[in-house]
Amino acid sequence: MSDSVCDKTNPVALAESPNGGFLNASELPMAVGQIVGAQPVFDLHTHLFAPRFGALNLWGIDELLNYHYLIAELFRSSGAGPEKYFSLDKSAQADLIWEELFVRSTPLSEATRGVIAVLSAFNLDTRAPDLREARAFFAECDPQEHIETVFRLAGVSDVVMTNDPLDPVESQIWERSDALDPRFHAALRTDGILNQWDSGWMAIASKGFDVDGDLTESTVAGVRRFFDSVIERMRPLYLAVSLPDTFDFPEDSARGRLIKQVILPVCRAHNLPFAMMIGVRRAVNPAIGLAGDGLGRSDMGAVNRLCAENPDVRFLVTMLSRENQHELCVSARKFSNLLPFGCWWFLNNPSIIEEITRERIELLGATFVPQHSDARILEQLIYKWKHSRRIIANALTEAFENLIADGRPVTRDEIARDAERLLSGNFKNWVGLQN
Ligand code: RAT
Ligand code: ZN
Repeated sequence: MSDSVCDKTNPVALAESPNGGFLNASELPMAVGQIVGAQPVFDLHTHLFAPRFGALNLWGIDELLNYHYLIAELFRSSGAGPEKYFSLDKSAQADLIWEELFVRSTPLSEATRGVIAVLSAFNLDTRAPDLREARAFFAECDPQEHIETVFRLAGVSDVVMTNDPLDPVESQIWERSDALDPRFHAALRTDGILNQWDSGWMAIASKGFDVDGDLTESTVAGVRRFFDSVIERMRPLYLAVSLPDTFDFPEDSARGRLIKQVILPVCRAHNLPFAMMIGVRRAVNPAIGLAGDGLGRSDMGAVNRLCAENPDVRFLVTMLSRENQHELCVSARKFSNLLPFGCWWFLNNPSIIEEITRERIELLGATFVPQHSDARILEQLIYKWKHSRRIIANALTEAFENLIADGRPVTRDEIARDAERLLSGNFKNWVGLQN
């Protein structure tokens, strides 16, 4: 790969071989940095798509700049409103964002700094007056080689996609028999059914399943058959849903009944975990589309009841509100069928990742998944993991320093064992990919 046009970078530095000896406190920062830096990541929640999904597989400078995190920032920094931005074509939109957030302003925010880190990873001019050089570079990339380069630069071994079984474009692709790149795993996202039952049941019915809007016994059986058929085709690692801050369980609503009568039985029957991403308040400002979602604090009681009543189901949980993070750790101490994961969306910022990761280590040791990228555009893997890895390494260094100070020496092997669990192994165990 080193002669690829995309690959203008140096190889990632690898850790020294483990020596099994005890480390001094002064050796820790470098050792932990090397070990965490070399540990391949299994990224458990992204919106990336394997190349087989064609136009859904997003990469390159225009996509990077039209990320909805940046769109929200555009409207704060310039006079350009949603009407102007949404009336432009994709490259004009990217030009506008570059001009406003990178040329006329200093890219200080996490989302803007992320683009800088990506340009820098490819030795592109981070102070360029326009996008000509970056566009020419990405136009020369061979898409398949580019994936290899990005995975290598990000230190990512596997990613989990977000797969909507009601999406007509995706559905057609799942029907094909050609092999999926094995590094891209499926996750069966159920938002369109659980959160939008009024349209969801019609979409299921249009696929030939005998269901209607009333959740009668026969509709419940039909929806389960629909899930069985999707699972057989997609082979997801887990079922997932994003939930509002008002989420409650049990609940006398279509969603509450579907979770109880369809999702939990399907998880049991197929031995699949259920991932709940809780706390999003959708369309707080509908005029700015995906950029217009907000958040709210949620009631952990719903998660506690689900875990207590369903000890045979494994739950992956991430909460969007900073105020819910401590409660999530406490719940995970009570329920071994609960795996907290990631610093989701508005929490994926260095100061907050640091706080949450330290809190989780103190309350849970190494029994959680510190981060997922939520990448929507391939190259975002590079900056999101670069930033998170550094913070995870710092938090781990501090934890090992404290341990040494309290009288327990540590070895490289022990550090490597925890790094592996946090960045890959805990999730793989949860979904049955390793013992
Ligand atoms: O982080 C994001 O990009 C959000 O728009 C959402 O996609 C969120 O992560 C989700 O999965 O609902
Ligand atoms: Zn997401």
